[in-house]
Amino acid sequence: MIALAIDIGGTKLAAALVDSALQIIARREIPTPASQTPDALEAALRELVMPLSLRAQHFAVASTGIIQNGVLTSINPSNLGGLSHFPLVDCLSALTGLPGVALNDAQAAALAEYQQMPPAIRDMVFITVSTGVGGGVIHDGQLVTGSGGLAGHCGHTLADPNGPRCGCGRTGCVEAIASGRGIAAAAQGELAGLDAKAIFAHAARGNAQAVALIARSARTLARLIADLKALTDCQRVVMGGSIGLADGYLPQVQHYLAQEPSAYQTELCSARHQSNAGLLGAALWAQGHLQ
Ligand code: ADP
Ligand code: BMX
Ligand code: ZN
Repeated sequence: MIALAIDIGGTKLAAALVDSALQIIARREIPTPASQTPDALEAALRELVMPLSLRAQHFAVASTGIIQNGVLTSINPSNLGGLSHFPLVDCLSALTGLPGVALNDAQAAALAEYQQMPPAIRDMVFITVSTGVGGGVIHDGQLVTGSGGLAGHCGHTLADPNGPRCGCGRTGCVEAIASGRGIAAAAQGELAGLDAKAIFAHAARGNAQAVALIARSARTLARLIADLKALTDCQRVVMGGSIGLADGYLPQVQHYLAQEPSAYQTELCSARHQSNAGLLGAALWAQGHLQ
């Protein structure tokens, strides 16, 4: 069986053909459309999947947003250009003529990363630091999606009551400070208007403001990880997303985590599947959840 795996993020859309041994046979990526209306997203998905779908028997989507009954509902619509609802499974069924399933991107990545971990690890959290900050929780060896699909959305826990307003409606969420969008929104002067990738490039060249913005994100992540340890007793935290995987970011998070009391420390590592974790997790989910 070949799965057409699709990863929908706030910045990029990826698709891959994945075989039943979870090997990627083909892969493509396009930017998430700038105008994120339902029509624009549908057109982009068509462009993304058409070259691959004829070789697949089903599709499997990992998507940003709360995913329930195949429908995407944004918790932070500003990550998707204001798009708050999108009928993911119906749209992709119509585009491809295939059956399929969908789940949240970070939940999917948690599933893929948990595979092949030592059996002694029963509790793990995956965190993506990307356009937003997302999370997926493995509790006692099982992915926790929650009755409404919200479980693991740790980007919307409180980091600073005096912090910036988050697109989800709260103030001072982890995501509003630590995510790619959060880093970019706080940039001023010569860095104003740049995206997080460009700010990382400035930091690598020693720009003091860029270094401080990234340190603020990493410190916020470390506090989130301490909170997650207190909540879940996770034995390992796995970090993904383009910022989570960026050069030098994880060691900074580790540095700030080491300043927390020892009870709140946990093993921290980078996603083994790098930017493919969501795609592979969706393919894995489909193996168990497709009727
Ligand atoms: P998505 O949110 O669509 O899953 P990514 O995981 O690529 O996508 O995250 C996008 C965010 O990561 C953007 O804010 C972008 O500026 C930033 N980014 C992309 N590449 C890099 C990089 N090499 N280093 C640091 N930040 C990056
Ligand atoms: C947001 C939320 C999460 C998602 C996370 C990371 C939306 C649209 N998304 O917190 O569901 O997991 O961003 O998403 O409300 P990404 O686009 O950064 O991968
Ligand atoms: Zn929020």
